Amino acid sequence: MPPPMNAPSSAPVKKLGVCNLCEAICGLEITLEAGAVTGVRGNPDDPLSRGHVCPKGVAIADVYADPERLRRPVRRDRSTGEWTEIGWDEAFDLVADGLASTINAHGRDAVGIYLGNPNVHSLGSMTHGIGLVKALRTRNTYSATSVDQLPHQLLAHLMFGHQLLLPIPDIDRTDHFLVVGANPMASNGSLMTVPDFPQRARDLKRRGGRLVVLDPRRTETARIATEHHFVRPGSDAWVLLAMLQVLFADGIATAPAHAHGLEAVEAAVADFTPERAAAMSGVPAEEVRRLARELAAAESAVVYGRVGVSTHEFGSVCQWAVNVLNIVTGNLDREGGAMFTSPAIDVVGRGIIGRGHHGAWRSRVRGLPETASELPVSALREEIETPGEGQVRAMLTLSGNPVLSTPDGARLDEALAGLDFMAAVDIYLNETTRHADVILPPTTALERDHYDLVFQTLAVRNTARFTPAVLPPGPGTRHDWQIYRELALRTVARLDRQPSRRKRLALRARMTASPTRLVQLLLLSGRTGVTLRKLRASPAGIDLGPLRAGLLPERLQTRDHRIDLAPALVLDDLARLAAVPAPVEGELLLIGRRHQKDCNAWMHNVERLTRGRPRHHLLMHPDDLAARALADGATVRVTSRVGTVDVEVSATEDVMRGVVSLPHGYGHARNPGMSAAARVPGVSINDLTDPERLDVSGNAALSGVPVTVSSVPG
Ligand SMILES: Nc1nc2c(c(=O)[nH]1)N[C@H]1C(S)=C(S)[C@@H](COP(=O)(O)OP(=O)(O)OC[C@H]3O[C@@H](n4cnc5c(=O)[nH]c(N)nc54)[C@H](O)[C@@H]3O)O[C@H]1N2
Ligand SMILES: Nc1nc2c(c(=O)[nH]1)N[C@H]1C(S)=C(S)[C@@H](COP(=O)(O)OP(=O)(O)OC[C@H]3O[C@@H](n4cnc5c(=O)[nH]c(N)nc54)[C@H](O)[C@@H]3O)O[C@H]1N2
Ligand code: SF4
Ligand SMILES: [Mo]
Repeated sequence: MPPPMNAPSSAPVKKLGVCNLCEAICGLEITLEAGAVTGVRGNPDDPLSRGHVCPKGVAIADVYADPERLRRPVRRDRSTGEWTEIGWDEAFDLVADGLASTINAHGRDAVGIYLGNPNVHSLGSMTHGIGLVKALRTRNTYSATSVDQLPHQLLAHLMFGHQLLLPIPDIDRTDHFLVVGANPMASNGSLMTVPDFPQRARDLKRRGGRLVVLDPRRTETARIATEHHFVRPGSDAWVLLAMLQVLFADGIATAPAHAHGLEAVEAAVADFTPERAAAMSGVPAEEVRRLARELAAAESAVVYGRVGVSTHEFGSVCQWAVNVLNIVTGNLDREGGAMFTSPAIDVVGRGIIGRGHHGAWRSRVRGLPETASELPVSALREEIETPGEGQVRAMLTLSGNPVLSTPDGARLDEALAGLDFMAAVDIYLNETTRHADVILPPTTALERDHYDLVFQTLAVRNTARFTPAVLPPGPGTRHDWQIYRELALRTVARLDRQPSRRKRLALRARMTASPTRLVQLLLLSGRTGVTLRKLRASPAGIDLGPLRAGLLPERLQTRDHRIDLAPALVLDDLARLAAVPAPVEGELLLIGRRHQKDCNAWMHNVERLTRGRPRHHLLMHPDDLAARALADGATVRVTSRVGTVDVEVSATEDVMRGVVSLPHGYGHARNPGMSAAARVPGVSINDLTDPERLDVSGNAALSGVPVTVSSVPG
């Protein structure tokens, strides 16, 4: 008997989707049965990701289906602590009232904003989030950038003229890949959109290329490398500067005509010899010389530094040295080297994202410099707690969890509890959003159209891809851009000091066009021939070819169209570096780590990602355990200047002596009973990291925190 005409079809349907959980932006093929996702695999036809998928991508639908995920706005009763669902209209009004009344009473800077990592992974946040932030016009704007890639953006701005003009390793053609402080086997790459790093690394080695890793831990990436060197946390600047010193001493450092400042660089690095580097870093002087000479001798080569050296006391010096090493070995803007992308939507060349600035104003309490209109998040706690004009009294967090992801999170946790008002746009009740008065949950990745404005700009190959929503938005839900629009318009409407009518109309127009419509317009005005219509006809993505060499000097965004090899900000910081005391016997320095199945500080309630062997342990060298009479597997006490945690320890020779490692993103027990994640053991590394430890850019130095490890007093 044929099925009745209107019965929902249960035959499996395949749709193309995209994973937005990390920077690899893998194309997905999603199987739907009766409206539910029953399968996720990599899309082999995607020209960038070529079928790659990781365990997190496979779990993407678990977030969509998660009963714990918020689907309606919730409001917290401050006296009972209880949460109740409320309607959207009421929620928007409550938040707009809370923000506007704070601004009306105390001025614009009394509202603080924190933008978390998933903003960059959502098209709607990219197109409309900036509009909301600009509408609120507060100097107290913070984001995950200053616990992450701030040095990269600052150096790109200072050297190449635009904060997002970032050189990308040409991994598919290089002969020599030097990786400093990154673990792409677990992270799938960052500021290097590189889906399927494992296969690309195999290909590199197969064609005779070398993969060299500098890391205090023998990581998954170090294991597959042709060469791994332990380096003492926080000391990479010494090694990288010494490599430069060797190239100058050998007389082989050169610069292209469109760069200036080579002599200043030579003078600045002259005293940073391999011998001094060896004493600071543990990398033997002869090895430093060899690293430099092999880099210079390779047919093509690229140096790449990431989180381990971005979240570093000398993150800017490191990132500068990485860029300069690529330049003076002739590997910038060249095949197999560090290259610039040519994306279909050129957020750099067309000024869609501003070129950046630094130090235009400073934080109120500690005088820390802004970068591109953001203050270092290490200053947020004191800006909330210190009374006076400009004190932060209300907060708006947009997809972030700073209690777990920023230094001294425990104190921030307390500070958030003391705010007059807080609102969060987030899909979960987490360690941070639990302090909100109202949480506004947007739709999730599978329910919205997607185009990667940022990551196609950072990818190892030029491609363009537009992915329509796989699933219809759940009934009565809102997209993030719609939430941002309502918050911006309703808050501005309530301000005592109204912007001009013209400005209000411009805001309304800017916030009302949908993200997809904006992508369509941006593609048209980019005149690359890629249109939304073409992308819809090729949903796997359009291949625009390998990265192109010879884009400089035209691509430079500096006013003189030249590279500044010697930015004063960095050269001035070398005196601070030279004054760093030598390592002390018996020191322990704390570093972080990532695991393929972790996703920053969320997704720990997704069962398929957390089952199996626990991975929250403190990793410590057996000799360091023995020296303290501590047993493998015991619960130990880790103490830093700011805090103490008790956690199980695991002995391993994979970390160098004098180094301990904790994963980033754990510590959900402080959110008791609110989420299945609370059952995942582990502590927050950021209960130990120190907001006083900063790079000159203002980025937090999360790496290399001095700690002691002892037994837990019984
Ligand atoms: N010690 C140490 N600290 C670190 C790091 C480290 O290596 N070591 N790494 C740093 C880095 S690189 C980063 S990027 C930061 C991350 O820091 P954050 O961005 O503050 O933290 P996340 O864990 O990414 O928080 C993401 C939040 O967004 C929510 N979310 C997920 N998807 C969506 C969505 O589609 N819409 C909305 N509105 N919300 C969503 C999740 O529920 C979660 O609450 O942490 C930094 N902190
Ligand atoms: N599975 C998974 N993937 C992710 C994420 C995730 O949470 N989970 N997060 C995403 C995000 S937001 C980002 S920013 C990227 C980050 O991507 P990566 O930069 O690859 O980040 P990590 O894996 O933290 O690697 C940092 C490495 O630096 C090393 N390190 C620490 N201190 C030092 C030091 O002083 N010197 C040197 N040389 N090395 C040091 C650590 O041992 C570690 O191996 O990953 C993204 N991808
Ligand atoms: S590598 Fe990143 S983008 Fe690809 S499936 Fe995994 S989490 Fe998603
Ligand atoms: Mo990040």
